[in-house]
Amino acid sequence: MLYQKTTQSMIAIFAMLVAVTGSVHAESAAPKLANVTILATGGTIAGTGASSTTTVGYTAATVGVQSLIKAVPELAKVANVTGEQVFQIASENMSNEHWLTLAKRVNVLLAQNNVDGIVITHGTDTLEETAYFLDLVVKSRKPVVLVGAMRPSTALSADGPINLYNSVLLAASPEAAGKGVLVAMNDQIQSARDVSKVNTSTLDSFRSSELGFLGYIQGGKPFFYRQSLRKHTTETEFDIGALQSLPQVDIVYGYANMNPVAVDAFMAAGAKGIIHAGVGDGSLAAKVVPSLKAARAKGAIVVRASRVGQGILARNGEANDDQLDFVAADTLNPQKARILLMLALTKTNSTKEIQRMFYTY
Ligand code: DAS
Repeated sequence: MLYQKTTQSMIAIFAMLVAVTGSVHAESAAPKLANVTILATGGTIAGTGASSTTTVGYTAATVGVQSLIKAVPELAKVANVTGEQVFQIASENMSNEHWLTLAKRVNVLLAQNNVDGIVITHGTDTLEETAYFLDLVVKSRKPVVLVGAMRPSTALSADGPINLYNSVLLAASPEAAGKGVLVAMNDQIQSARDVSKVNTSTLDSFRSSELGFLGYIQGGKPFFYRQSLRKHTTETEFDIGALQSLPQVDIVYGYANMNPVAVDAFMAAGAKGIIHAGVGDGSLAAKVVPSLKAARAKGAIVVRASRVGQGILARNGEANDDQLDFVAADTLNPQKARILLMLALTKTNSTKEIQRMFYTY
């Protein structure tokens, strides 16, 4: 009798322990999810086509952020997600004002303890430019990930949902902190500084050329293999907090028999900087040099970049930058050189200082 009672009490105690331990274990087993805010700006990822086979000729920027989130219920498994519709535009219409608004919102959110990371959904056409601008002005080490899609949300095998899932997962990952602004497309992780869109329509349009992307996202995890050695985010000298506008900087494209009137026209329109996207290693056609010299004489900063897309633009290589008082773009493509020059001009007009910045960021 006594033995029976003792056993029953032990079973009762054991059951209670399992219940408590079990529930404690269950609670401790569910890791706290990171808080990720999705800032939506438009683009193909928010686009719709007439049919499921429409992958070109669709309408970008039609689907709202809540619909984007609702379309990927798996997001809830990797982060506590909230969404904000900052703009709803095709990214070819992105402007300096959009960039300032977006960057200021990012900095406000990242300063909040209840925000661990940010994903920005964006059109692919200027995604690399917005990413680099943010790379230079975001003042936090928390992850900021830009994502787009090459197919509209209505298309067969649309890439938007998986790209969005991967981006939120990346923004929620501690490994993504402190690596600068990132771009997550096609299962790959790329740096804002070196990524570029290199194809008009294929899923693998975003590449980092010879400098290489940073890693992959696979099986619900990010895998990093490298990171940029250039300064970014909290390490930069740029602060857009008080800025209401950015200096006008324009790009002239180099080609055989190019017409220097483009330089003159941009200067007449008030440009404070000219990016010369030259042939080869940034060569200057003899007929364009007088216009560039005149621009410099009026106080504009002239940066020699290259249209070729990769490699170092060598200072004093194809032109005597010391003598012309021009700046060499290093490995930045023309559209990114424009962004760095705009921000540089908010700090200085010294070509020596600006050249230092092109070797720093
Ligand atoms: N027009 C393109 C843009 O918004 C669509 C896209 O590729 O996202 O950038």
